[in-house]
Amino acid sequence: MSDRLNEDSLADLPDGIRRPAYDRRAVKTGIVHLGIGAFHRAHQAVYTDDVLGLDPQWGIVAASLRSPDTFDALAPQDGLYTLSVRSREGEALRIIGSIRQVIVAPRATDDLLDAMADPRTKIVTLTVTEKGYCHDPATGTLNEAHPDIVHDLAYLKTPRSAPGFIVEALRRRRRAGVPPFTVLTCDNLPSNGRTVKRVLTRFAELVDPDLGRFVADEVSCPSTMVDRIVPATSDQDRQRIGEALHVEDAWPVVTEPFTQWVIEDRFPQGRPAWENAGAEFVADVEPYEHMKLRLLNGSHSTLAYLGYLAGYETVADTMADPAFVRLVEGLMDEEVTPTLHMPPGADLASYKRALVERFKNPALKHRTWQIAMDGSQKLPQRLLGTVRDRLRDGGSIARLSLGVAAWMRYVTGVDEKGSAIDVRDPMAARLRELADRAGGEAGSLANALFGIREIFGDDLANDPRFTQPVTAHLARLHEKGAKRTVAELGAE
Ligand code: CS2
Repeated sequence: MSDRLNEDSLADLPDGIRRPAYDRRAVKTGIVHLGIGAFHRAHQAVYTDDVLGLDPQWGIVAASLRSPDTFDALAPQDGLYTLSVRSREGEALRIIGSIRQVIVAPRATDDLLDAMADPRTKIVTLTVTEKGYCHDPATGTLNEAHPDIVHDLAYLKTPRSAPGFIVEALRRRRRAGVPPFTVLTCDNLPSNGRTVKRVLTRFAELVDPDLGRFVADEVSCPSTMVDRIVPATSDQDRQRIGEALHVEDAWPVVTEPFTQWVIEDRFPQGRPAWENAGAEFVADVEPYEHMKLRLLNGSHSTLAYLGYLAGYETVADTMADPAFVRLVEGLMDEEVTPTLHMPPGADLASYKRALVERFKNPALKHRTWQIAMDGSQKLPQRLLGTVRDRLRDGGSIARLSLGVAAWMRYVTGVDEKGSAIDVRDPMAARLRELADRAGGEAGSLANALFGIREIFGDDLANDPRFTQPVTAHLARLHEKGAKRTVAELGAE
């Protein structure tokens, strides 16, 4: 028996570990996925695994646009990996078989373009993170000066970016008379379908105006709301899961019991019956998307910056501090909920209660540092859209502005004890330079950062109802630290 998880060792796994309930050899590939990170493998790949028994045409070709790590882990495993669902109650292990092929794009660009251009491919799904769309986060339009976009427009046949791959594949299909695939973004962007459509249309237009019109008229980009908390896999996870399987799995994924997927039902080329796995198909995703981005991700980012500064390693550690629980509850109830317009029947109260429990899940080691990444790409849809709605309606932004101030404090790159923070962000160098130039004074630092138009737009940067509370919080964070600032906010 092999000492690695793969087709050969599958039959010999210990009892109690769920395996694919369909014949993997009969599975064809109908989906190409870009961005084979942990989130995809704990979310869309699981919904697909659930329904492959009903229709085997929907197996996944999954590509990484950059790093070969996932390929190196999964290729010797025939694409198989373990999904670990963890909660206070324990851990359930399941082997997922929906990924039939893994491609590393920089090594095998043509293989990926061939798979995308193949008439059997009906859907291209994406989880490339916010920055993978090469857009301007404040306006949601293509950033035409982005180095990858400049490259891809010059070298159409060897793209690097997700928009570059998609448009080139669509161009090939069109030339061959093959109808376009549906583009299904599963990233946490605002109006994600509309945003990806805008980015792709502009990119295509720059290649050729006719192609631009074709993308605008013929390519369906349904919006989706995706939700599942999936922390990065640790070496302890690998070891624990390997011991339970009695074979090595080089890259299992670890997640929570909760999962949700809301999708607009616009798939001209057909789609898997994901509703049989619990996905919800609706006419308009926007209300769900706002609910999730503003309640979950807005709270997550606020907890991440403040929790990190307060010295907490994980979200669960942060939520063990009652002042932080009060902060997120207040943020959600008083500042976010009034901006949401949910369809009848949506139960926001229980959604929020469940969120607090999900954040507290002690079995997930979700590092505050991980969520703090890429803040420049996340702030607009997580906090700033809510801020705009509140200012329009004359509501308070006491807690929303604290989240923004904590981000400003975090991106200075120095923590409360004077140690370096490893700030990961496409704008990290620029942020650092602005912070260094501004020095330690809260007002100068805040002003320097408000000047980043791609994040704050022109409106917020010039609105004292926003800039004043953020600056005041930033001064408090400098003076008292995050823990005391949060504690005193709750006590006011
Ligand atoms: C998190 C999200 O890392 C982050 O920024 O806020 O990945 C979050 O865990 C998911 O959106 C949950 O659905």
